[in-house]
Amino acid sequence: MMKVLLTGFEPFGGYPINPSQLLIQSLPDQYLGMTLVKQILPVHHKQGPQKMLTFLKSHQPDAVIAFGLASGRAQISLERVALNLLDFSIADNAGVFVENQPVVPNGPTAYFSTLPLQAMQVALTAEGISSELSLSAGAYLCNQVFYTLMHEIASQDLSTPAGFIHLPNTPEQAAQSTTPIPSLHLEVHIQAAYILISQLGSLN
Ligand code: PCA
Repeated sequence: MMKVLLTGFEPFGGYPINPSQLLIQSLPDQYLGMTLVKQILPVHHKQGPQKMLTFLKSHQPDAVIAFGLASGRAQISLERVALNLLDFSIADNAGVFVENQPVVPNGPTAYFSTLPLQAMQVALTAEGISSELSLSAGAYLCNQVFYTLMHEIASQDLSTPAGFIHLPNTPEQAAQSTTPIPSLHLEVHIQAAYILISQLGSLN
């Protein structure tokens, strides 16, 4: 049975919740004949990427989708590129602020997502969910975990489809914000996740 590793992040940046965590927690253990392994990553410059590596090693997944929150984005963002760059705009949950450093010293500049992003976008659109192909996952924890994931797969010479999806805020988060920000109901995030996962089934 195909095994899919799905990750979300704990809350950060002053928000009490992270839609990527709530999303992961709401998914079942099996879907469309696939085993779903669900894990939460810390927003921590060392433990975030380390945990991703541990989960890859212990679960040996056939595909990986990592999820995170991109505050202020209006659509589900299908990230195309992981950059070898850390340049935090806010501190991580340990209060550490990393500026202008590589994720992996001497690693390649970037990796492309190996998820079927175009097919995923078509499938989301067909279900009435707005998405975009995004050129940058930023230079914070999400990009760090995305790069770490792609670098590990490349280093092991694996062909595991893997990538990163950024999510908008929830309406509850938007309501707490002092500036107006776009949002998407958690139910829609969850529906989007099912659609994204279903696209992995067609890879085998
Ligand atoms: N979003 C942050 C890190 C954790 C998360 O959910 C980011 O976009 O880097």
